[in-house]
Amino acid sequence: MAINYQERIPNNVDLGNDRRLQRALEHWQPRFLDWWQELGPEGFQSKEVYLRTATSVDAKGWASFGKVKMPDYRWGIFLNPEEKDRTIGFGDDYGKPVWQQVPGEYRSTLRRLIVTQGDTEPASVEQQRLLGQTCPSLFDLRNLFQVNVEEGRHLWAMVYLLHAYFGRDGREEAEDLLLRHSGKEDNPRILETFNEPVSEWLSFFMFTYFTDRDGKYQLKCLAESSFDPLARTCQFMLTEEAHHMYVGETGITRIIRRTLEKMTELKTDDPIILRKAGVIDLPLLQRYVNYWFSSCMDLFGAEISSNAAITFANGIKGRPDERQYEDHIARDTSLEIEMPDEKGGICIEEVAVRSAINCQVRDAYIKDCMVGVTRWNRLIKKAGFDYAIELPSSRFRRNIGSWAGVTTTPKGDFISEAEFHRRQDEFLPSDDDRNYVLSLMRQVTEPGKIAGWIAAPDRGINNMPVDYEYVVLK
Ligand code: BYC
Ligand code: FE
Ligand code: FE
Repeated sequence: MAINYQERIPNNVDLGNDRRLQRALEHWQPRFLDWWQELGPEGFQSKEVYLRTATSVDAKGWASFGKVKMPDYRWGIFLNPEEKDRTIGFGDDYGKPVWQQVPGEYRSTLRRLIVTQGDTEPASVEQQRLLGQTCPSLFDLRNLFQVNVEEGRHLWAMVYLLHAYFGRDGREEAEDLLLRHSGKEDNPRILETFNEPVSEWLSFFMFTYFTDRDGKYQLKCLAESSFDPLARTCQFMLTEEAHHMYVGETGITRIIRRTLEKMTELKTDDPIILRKAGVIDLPLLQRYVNYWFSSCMDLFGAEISSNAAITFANGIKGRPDERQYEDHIARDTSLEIEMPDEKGGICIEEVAVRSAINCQVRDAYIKDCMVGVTRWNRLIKKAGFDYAIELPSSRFRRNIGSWAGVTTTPKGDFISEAEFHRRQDEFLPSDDDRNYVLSLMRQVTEPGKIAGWIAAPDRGINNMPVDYEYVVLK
């Protein structure tokens, strides 16, 4: 059956005139749709959802709103416009022209990075697939689906690159992206965070705050790439990514606001009383922050990484907003980083800047995470309570890098393994915490109604009222 690709798949890559690419997509698209039906949002595939669709990259077209059924969402392929005479922004070939094709010697490295990036996108959809059953409001349900369809589009973005630039290997990788599944025992997703269950909305908001933000920082690094089609693809993905983090930040803000209302009303910060009142106490929230933040620290790779040094030197993967750094070549420079000293303490080691790229990216991410935390703490203080949410130390609960296997408190103080196990429920969500959060999860779907554990949003989507029927469930 002939498909009009210009119409079916909105794009700015002249898909209608590229027979080879069309054939590859003809093969892949039905598999994607099968995957979406099987592992996409469960129970809502036939409902109309008020969604934003990108139909072009300009200000007018990148956010077209309307009601669509998710399987009919028009997953498109968009690259930011080509920047004329763009040159390489970092590494050994600084200042030379960027690449419009994949250089043979970097082929497998680029493919690996694109596959790793692509793998996270469908993984997150799989992780979130049951959340619709317990949505706190129609507004939140719609936001969940918006995030899900856009992560689907991000998969399309990576699959486009694989199909268009990596030939047969690329096509095989594109197939495999639909075969690995989050949490699947014999074929899991590549990065560990994307195998962890997201079974309630507190975790969903933590995930969109912390994990999507890792996406933002990794995409910023790839947006600097000398492989121009990759850079332009990631630049456009970043415009969508902002909404995902908005969902996370406002979600957590609304939970805190609701809790503060109850704390004020009942004049207490006692978790037992607050749980009886049906809200999420701040120490519980802190333990979820500890869990998701530490899980995301691992996503940056090892602090000292020869992979990162090589991809930087070769101009394949840069640093976020590379322009902010003074030295884009960083050939003979070094910086100091904290390392374990083998005696249960910390020592400062001087390492080549190129080897510490992952560390620099991670530090930029931490700074960005702090912005929301500072806002949350301002809310708490304004309500008259003496409590502050803190990001844990980057040494806490690591599985990758220099601190892997070193046991510390969230503040980063060294403790024995035995003490860590003894105090685990103080640091990380306990079974009690998780069961309590799960017990709050009940579906609320009347337009304008909001579950009791979270405050109403300040405003609706795209100037629509908060009580608009964002998902039509009839
Ligand atoms: N888990 O030198 P190293 C998003 C492996 S999120 C498992 O330390 P490198 C999204 C590594 O592959 C953004 N394995 O690390 C968010 C290597 O293996 P090989 C996703 C890990 O290479 C929410 C070895 O350990 N995008 O978009 O500098 C919703 C030594 O590696 C891990 C990207 O990640 C780990 N955590 O950096 C939806 C960008 N860490 O090669 C979407 C693409 C390391 O020796 N990926 N390893 O077998 C990359 O840039 C890099 O692969 C990493 C690792 C940053 C992940
Ligand atoms: Fe994404
Ligand atoms: Fe995202």
